[in-house]
Amino acid sequence: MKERLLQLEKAALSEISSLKNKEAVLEFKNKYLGRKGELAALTKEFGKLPPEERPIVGEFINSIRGRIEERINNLLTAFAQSEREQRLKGEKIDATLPGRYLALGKRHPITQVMDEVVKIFSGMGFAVAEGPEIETDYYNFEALNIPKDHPARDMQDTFYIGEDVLLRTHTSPVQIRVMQNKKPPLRVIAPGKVYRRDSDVTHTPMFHQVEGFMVDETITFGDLKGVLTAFLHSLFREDTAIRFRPSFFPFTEPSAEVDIQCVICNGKGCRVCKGSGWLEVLGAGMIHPMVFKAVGYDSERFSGFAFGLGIERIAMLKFGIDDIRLFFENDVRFLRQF
Ligand code: FA5
Repeated sequence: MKERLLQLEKAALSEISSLKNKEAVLEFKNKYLGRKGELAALTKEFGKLPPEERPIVGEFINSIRGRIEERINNLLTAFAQSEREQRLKGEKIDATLPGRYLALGKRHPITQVMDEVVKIFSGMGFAVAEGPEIETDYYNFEALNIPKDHPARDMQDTFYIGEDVLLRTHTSPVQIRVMQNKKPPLRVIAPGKVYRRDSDVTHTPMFHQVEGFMVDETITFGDLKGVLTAFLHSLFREDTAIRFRPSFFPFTEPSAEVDIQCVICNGKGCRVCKGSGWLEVLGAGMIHPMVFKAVGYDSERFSGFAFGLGIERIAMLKFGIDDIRLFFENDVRFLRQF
């Protein structure tokens, strides 16, 4: 029996060194050490042995089982370790790889220019006011000295919502709303959206204006020129060419339009300035006595100037953009540049 046990151990130990994986080891374990395995089969004959041999053979069987088990456990540990190493290799982190780009939003170029304009005027002591985009005919036209049959209504093609309700065509109605509620001295700007039935390379149906006005007892056209020149030189360059051109607005007298030299063609003439070398950026003038009358101010005592500037025009000049519609196409390739 001892002979057969030694043979079994020899066979088992030589077979074990050829095992390639965990599954093969478990199968091997079953084959030799399992309940119906080879060692168990030999153990069954244990009963046939003379009683005095039984403890010796029993101890021998246990020692064989112990040695085989030890080899099995060593092998299982080795397989588990190499499997773990293999897995870790696959999970390796390359700390030198570039990080994942997180796209950050930016302020729209129109908002950027709007904020800058507001900042410059705030620096000159102007307060900020707002008014509704849906206006009444009274605030948008009547109170600004533009009666119903006035030809000046044709200057601004209006989107009407009802007979007397419309989308404001300019920010000037905010002048009326502020003056109705406050007494001079006033120094106010009113930024916001305005709407007109207009569309080409320098016009869009929705655009932004900043209205500004100053009312006190001794305001002159010189103040208007001084404030607007200081503003434009601060927004563009100190040496930007500016010109004041006589113009007409029903709510100012005298009136002017202010042009700045076209920075796209440096005054040579291009598509944007329609060959003139100049681009109109704002309308202005001394507030008309009829407007003061509408808000109950004494026009003998008070005088004031007002202006309205187009933000998109200014943004086009600042960034050298030759088509206003690009601002509203929401093409991120365009917007990312600012
Ligand atoms: C006005 O809207 C007057 N309310 C301005 C004003 C205020 C004059 C106070 C006197 C006193 P005008 O229609 O010219 O004026 O427009 C003012 C500016 O808005 C223009 O100089 C131009 O820069 C811009 N603008 C006008 N129409 C459009 C448009 N469709 N798209 C983009 N910008 C425009």
